[in-house]
Amino acid sequence: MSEAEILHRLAEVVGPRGIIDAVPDMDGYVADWRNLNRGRALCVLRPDSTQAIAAAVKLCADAGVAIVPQGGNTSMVDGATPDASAGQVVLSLTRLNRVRAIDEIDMTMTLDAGVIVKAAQDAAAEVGCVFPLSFSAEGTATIGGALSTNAGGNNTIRYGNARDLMLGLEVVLPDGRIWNGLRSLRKDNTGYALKHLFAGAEGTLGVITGAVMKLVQQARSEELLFCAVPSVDAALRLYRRFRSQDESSLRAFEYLSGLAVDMVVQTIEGVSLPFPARADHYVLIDLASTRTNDTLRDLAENILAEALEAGDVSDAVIAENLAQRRALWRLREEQSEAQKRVGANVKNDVSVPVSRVPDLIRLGAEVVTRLFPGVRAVPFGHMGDGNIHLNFVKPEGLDDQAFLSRSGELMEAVNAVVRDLGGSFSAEHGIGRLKVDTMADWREGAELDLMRAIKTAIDPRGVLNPGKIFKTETRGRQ
Ligand code: 2HG
Ligand code: ZN
Repeated sequence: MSEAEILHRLAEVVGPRGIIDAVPDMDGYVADWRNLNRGRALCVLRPDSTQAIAAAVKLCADAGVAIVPQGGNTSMVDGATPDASAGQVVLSLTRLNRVRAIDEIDMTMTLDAGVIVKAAQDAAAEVGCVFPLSFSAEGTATIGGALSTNAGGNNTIRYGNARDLMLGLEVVLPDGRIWNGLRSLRKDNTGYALKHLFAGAEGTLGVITGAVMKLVQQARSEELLFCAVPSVDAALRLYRRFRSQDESSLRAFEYLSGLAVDMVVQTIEGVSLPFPARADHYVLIDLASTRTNDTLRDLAENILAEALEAGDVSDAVIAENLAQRRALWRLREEQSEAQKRVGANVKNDVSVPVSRVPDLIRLGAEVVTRLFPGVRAVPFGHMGDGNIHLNFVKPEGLDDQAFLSRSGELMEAVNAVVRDLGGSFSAEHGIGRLKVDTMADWREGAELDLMRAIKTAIDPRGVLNPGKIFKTETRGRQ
């Protein structure tokens, strides 16, 4: 089939509004948020039904055209953009965006994969429930993308990663068949848990088109604390105080380095520090309870008083209203945007056992600063999960490219520390194209063999998202 014929037949399948083939109009789909890659696509498909996606996938598979599934295109590891061949098709899920059903008794929500995470939260709130998946890109990222990367975020400490909130899935397989696994059961031990293969597979095994997700009860009381702490060790001690006194009320425990907070305050309009003096380390602690007449405020104040007395907290505020809550959360949620504005940066989305977080931050910063004097370490992240974004912003005044050309070396140095501490080189962002070499290095042997066997069994023609997760040849038409 000629290219023109493929395009013509794809247009028939998805309708005129469902295809973009003019190069300038593809711009927002072929480059990733971090500008790690600017690919070229044969076309971008934007179907609005599972059936249309299935037909398009079958057509592409039969014609030997590779497909790159894409949600909100917020990947931090270049997981959802095409290669440079202009032969791959980007399959955007963003028009498949209906909330199919909400069940307040079962506490479930059935969603199209293209529903934006924030829209899912809002829909749950309308019926008095909570969809608890929450992360900085939630205003753009989609449910399908979140599941495909098994996204974590701020509330993982309490509700788990995306896969822990997933009950059922609908998936278009690489041969164009639809697997309807949209079951909303809490117990369903019927052989292999296929849904867990597709969650975290980064679109290499199937295209997630729908999902049944868990909802939780709305909190009756909430408290948000922002604390300056003298060290990362003190932050960890504070975490242990909260956990030991009322583990069930912890909804988020986030760490922020002083420099990371400075960058948000300097570059994001309307954000300011709630204390007169800056500190080198901060934590943001979100507490929530569904109990009536809970005394969360007393709990928070008592723990703070003890921690202040012990020298583990130097300053603290507790949000008094919704506006203050939002303002404090912005210090955390604007991190990626602020670091991007300050300049080229190298990201390390890594995890270690929670007890090793202070070592990770100290040793990681030490090795990288030694390799690249002047580099600015801006660690922050999900301390309660042992997942730190150990990021580095280029030295002031240095050219972006000069810094980025050494990013592989800096990431390797951090990964060596992570390995020594018993951690993982990819905590919540996935592998994408960025970390395929590291994947091959860390997951060699039986583990990678098994993964490849699964890939070959489900996608023998290598149609879906080639070049991601595994070190395969990236290509357009086969
Ligand atoms: C977050 O926690 C995201 O805000 C992004 O995972 C992390 O920009 C980053 O490095
Ligand atoms: Zn994160």
